[in-house]
Amino acid sequence: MSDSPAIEAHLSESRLFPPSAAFAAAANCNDAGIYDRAKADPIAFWSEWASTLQWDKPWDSVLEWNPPHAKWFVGGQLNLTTNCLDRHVAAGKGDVEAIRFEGEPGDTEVITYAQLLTRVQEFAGVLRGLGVDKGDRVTIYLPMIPEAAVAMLACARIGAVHSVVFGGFSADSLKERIHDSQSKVVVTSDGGWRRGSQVALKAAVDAALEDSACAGIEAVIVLRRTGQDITMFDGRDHWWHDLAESAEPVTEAVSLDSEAPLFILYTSGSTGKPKGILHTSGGYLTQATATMKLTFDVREGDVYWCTADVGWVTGHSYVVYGPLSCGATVLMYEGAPDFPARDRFWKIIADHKVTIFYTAPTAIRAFMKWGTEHLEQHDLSSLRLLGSVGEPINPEAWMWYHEHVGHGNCPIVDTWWQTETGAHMITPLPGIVATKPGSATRPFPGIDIDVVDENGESVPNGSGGFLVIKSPWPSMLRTLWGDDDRYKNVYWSKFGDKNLYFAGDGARKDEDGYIWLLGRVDDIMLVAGHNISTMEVESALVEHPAVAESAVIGKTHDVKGQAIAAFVSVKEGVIADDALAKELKAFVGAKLGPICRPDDILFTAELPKTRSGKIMRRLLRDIAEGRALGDTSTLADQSVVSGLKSKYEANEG
Ligand code: 6R9
Repeated sequence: MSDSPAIEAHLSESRLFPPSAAFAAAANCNDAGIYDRAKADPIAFWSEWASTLQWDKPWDSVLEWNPPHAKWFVGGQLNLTTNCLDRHVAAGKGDVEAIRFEGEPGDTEVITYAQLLTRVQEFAGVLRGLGVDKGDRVTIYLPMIPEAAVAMLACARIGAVHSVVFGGFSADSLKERIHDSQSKVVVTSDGGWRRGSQVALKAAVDAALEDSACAGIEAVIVLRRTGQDITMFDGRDHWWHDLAESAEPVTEAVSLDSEAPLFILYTSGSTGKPKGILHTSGGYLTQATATMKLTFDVREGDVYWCTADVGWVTGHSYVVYGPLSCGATVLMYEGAPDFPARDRFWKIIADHKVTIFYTAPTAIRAFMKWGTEHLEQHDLSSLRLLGSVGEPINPEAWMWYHEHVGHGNCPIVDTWWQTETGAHMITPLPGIVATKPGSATRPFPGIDIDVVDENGESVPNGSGGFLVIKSPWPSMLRTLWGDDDRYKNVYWSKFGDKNLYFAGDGARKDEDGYIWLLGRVDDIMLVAGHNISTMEVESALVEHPAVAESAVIGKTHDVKGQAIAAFVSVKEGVIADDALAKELKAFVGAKLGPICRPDDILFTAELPKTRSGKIMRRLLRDIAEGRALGDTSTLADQSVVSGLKSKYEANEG
């Protein structure tokens, strides 16, 4: 889009939700001066946060910045598990609940900080017993169960680097990630529970390890979860419980350099092989801790529930490291939101008296589609703060979340960040910032973000462009595992020598300077010379009472360059016919202007999404343009796309 005009703004928003006086008064931070202070001296701001952690050796300098490579808290030494576990136990908080687990079949478990520490010490001993040492890579392929956190922390305790692979990924994806990370050990389970059936994890590991690309794997540790039949290979495979019996617990955590690698997490590029995002220790924990305290306002007595799987970065920073560093009580749920019924999440909130709830727009839109009767049966009054992450949240979904889940009195923190950024980057602070439905509001204190044009120049308020990060931040990725050139090319080359981190997202600043995320720049449409964001057209569509969810794409058009095509799923009970399609086109045209009126509307029960719930517009473009489908390996459900393809072709013909 280098020669194209700036991204236009069509959707306007005047609703403003300041924090209630009661919320602000009790909040961890209600001093708006934090923004100016952090801006004036980010180094002081971040070192104050780093000082809240326990260091074995203090750092010599806060930041070394050799663009695009940063080192934070240089010379310092610490261990993340000392910070997440030992220090709380030493402070007399060993009996505080660290993890409250609910399995999909309904089994529950409560693990205190003291118990979690014991388990981590033991499993760290198991890893050591198999020859895993500082710097070695361990692939973790587990369901969303406490042992996933135990395995991650056990790696961190001995300085091994974990690479968690989401349990929903196939044997092939697992193989690729094991190979790229050159892992020595795989930690898995026989299986996990999903919608009442057993997902076979061990079988996928066996299939992956058949390939010579995985020849570096010396051992597989298998946790018994479902009890399903599996094959154990002599010499290679070990039961977790057998090894644990004879393990020598690692009571002393290893002191690690602040810049010691902590984890690799693969994120799929839209093309090419997945990128191994590398995060290190001191800076990562500093920002995970600061954001946990300030964005989520977490404190003693909270029951905090982040619905993300540990296979995603949200699960790393906001299920494991952030909350445990703050000594919070984390709820973990293994299964699906609609199993055994569509009220499962609300039942969990009521049963466990959850106070902070963090989920994704894709889930919120599903709840909207299912209707409010599922929530109304449950007491959600324990909730005091709601969060959103993963995609832009449509204003309509924001309002629904606010009214039906938050009952009008929970601030919503819409948190923009990426696997690459490690922690929140744009989000309101709930005791300070007045929110607007659909806007992630402003950068976190100490974070230097802007929206720029194609030359890297800041755009004025009221305009759109590319989202960039202008200064290094503590939890930034350090490189791509084994491919520093790709790191430089993907993130740092777009604006030449300006040293701007290119996030890949479009954004605009409104008249008040609030930031609105507009989706991936690859998805932004160019219609008759106008740059139109897919997100705005989708948000207009979901404002119509018949629409549950939509995905909008630009399809090649002889005259206009691109024409807008919308894939729409309707709410339960709505009849999706030609009359509705016509009405929706007119509705969007009236709301956003005729230029944004979709040419085509195709109704569909489901939209193609990645396994973490992001809409895959690229595949919809392939369908609309009659091309062979590109890489579909990250799709959650392959049948959705093939179904859509035939439906689209039938419609066209
Ligand atoms: C944390 C996570 C990163 C991409 C990011 C953007 C989208 C995430 C968002 C959001 C608008 C938000 N994204 N949060 N867009 N508003 N609050 O999701 O990491 O899986 O790496 O995805 O997700 O497009 O660039 P990751």
